[in-house]
Amino acid sequence: MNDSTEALSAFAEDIRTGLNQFPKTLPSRYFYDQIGDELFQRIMDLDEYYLTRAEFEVFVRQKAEILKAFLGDNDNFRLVELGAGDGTKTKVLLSHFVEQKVDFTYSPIDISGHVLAQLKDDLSAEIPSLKVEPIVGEYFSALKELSGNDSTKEVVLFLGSNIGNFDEASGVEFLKHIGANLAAGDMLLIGFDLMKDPRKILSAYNDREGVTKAFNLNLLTRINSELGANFKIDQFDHFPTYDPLTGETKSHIVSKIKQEVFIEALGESIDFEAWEAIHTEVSQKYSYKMIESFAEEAGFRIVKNFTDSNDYFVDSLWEK
Ligand code: AVJ
Repeated sequence: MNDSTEALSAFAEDIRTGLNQFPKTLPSRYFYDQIGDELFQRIMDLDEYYLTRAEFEVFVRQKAEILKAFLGDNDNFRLVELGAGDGTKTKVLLSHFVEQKVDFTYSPIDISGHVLAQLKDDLSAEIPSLKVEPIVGEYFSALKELSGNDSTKEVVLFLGSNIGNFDEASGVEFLKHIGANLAAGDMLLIGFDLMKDPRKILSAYNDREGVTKAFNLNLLTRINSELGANFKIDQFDHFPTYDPLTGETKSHIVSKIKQEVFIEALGESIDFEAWEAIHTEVSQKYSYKMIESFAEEAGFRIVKNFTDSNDYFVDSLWEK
């Protein structure tokens, strides 16, 4: 079996499992095919999607304090980013560190070699003197490889409230795993979207233009094209919810009618009752208390919280 058939069958199996469960569920990591990446880029530009701008503001206004905290008593470090994307926000920090003549290397880690090559080209054009050493691979094996290499202080970036896609138990597991691949004194800067006016949160996941709807429903389009399914996209709707008690923000795909969908690659039909939903994503919102207990459970100490002027978003700096 080659790599792409293997990836296809993992995708197929996850879809089979999720759609045969009750309630139905699909993993949010499958949003990000090429169309999904483009839609997420558009989401980040939406008026309603405040997260990216808030974190950008944290970096613009506090880059000097962030640098000071990263350095501590050291005169160099390696900056490792998990899931770097196009690096727009990170560039604010990178340019500042280069201007300050800090001795550091930037190592973005991503599963996609294509994304990393693009980012590296981009960075060498924009910040020519920056040292970039991308690592293609899974987060944990890449981190392990790094920490085995030398005694340089590592500062890991996990931005954008990507942690919010994990449920609580697997989030703690994930952070423990990161910690297991770091040495005492290494750091983690992790972005959390904070609890705020519930209406503001809900609009961020239900924009007027319908970009988030398209992003969510693209999962079905992807199943159609990659697994030969016959989802009729306009017979499904996008429906997000926010629970102000728990901070849980969920996206759902709702079947507007009773219908049956055939998925060729599975040789299987899936039944939907009228208004039956598929859970597709959690985008957890946090209180400071939740962040504190999160850090403690994962085995980190909070060094400092950096927040934007609206208190929408916090980048929390943790030390192992
Ligand atoms: C990339 C996971 C941070 O949950 O806010 C945006 C993805 N989903 N709109 C988020 C997303 C719907 C986003 N993260």
